[in-house]
Amino acid sequence: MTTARQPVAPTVGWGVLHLFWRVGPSTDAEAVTTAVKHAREGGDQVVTASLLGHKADLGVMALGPDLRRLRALQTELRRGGLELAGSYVSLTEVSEYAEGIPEEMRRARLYPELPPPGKPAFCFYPMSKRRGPERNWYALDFEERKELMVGHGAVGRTFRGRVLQLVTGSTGLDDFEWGVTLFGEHPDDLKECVYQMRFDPASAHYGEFGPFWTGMVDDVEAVLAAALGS
Ligand code: 76R
Repeated sequence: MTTARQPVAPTVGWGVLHLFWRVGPSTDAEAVTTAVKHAREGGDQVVTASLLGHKADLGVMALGPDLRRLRALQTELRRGGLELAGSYVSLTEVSEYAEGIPEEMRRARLYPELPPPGKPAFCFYPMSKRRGPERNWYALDFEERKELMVGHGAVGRTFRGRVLQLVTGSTGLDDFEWGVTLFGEHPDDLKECVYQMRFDPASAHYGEFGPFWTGMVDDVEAVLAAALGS
């Protein structure tokens, strides 16, 4: 095709791409830094984090309207010698149980400004609502689901200011139904929030979780230095 390709964009909100990478022998810190810079120059938000443990060395969370641009960032990072260890594709959304929230909150769900200041502790995990023979979220009527999610929101609000959550939808796009990205000042803020949620009926009866990725938000240079030991 010789014509420029049209952007592929959600009608509301942004695309969200979580990429978890390992550094390797051919990792070029300058090229990786430039890739992040290019994405930001194009108008996308890019959050970088050092990750702990064997799953990956660093995480890149990118948000923007055009999925093609997110893909271009993935390609440029790979060309910088990073090796992909995991990923998640989702879209920002306002939950159907939060339709009446104030405009300011709505914008923060659809067009968040990340990363939040003073909250370097980071974790990401995907989750779904159970569709089992005993407990099937999708067989509940809307009122029952809404009541459960209002209860969930009430638990969540006890962490307001302490934990910033971004729940992004991925039904039909990736292996789970949502991506949950949490930012806190301290890692135990995240642990406490997720722990308390486990007792909430919406999570206790219906939550199913994928792998967790944990680390510290920092600028891309520091994240690379931490991973490369330079
Ligand atoms: O958007 C809003 O703040 C309105 C209330 C609210 C909704 C509708 C809310 C608040 N959440 C909502 C929806 Mn949530 N949330 C999670 C997890 O680990 C677990 O057990 C679950 C992972 C956490 C930690 C969390 C935290 N939430 C959702 C949905 C979509 C459901 C749907 O649409 O069907 C999921 C999957 C989900 C999962 N939630 C909050 C929090 C916190 C901390 C809040 C309060 C936010 C605030 O008031 O600032």
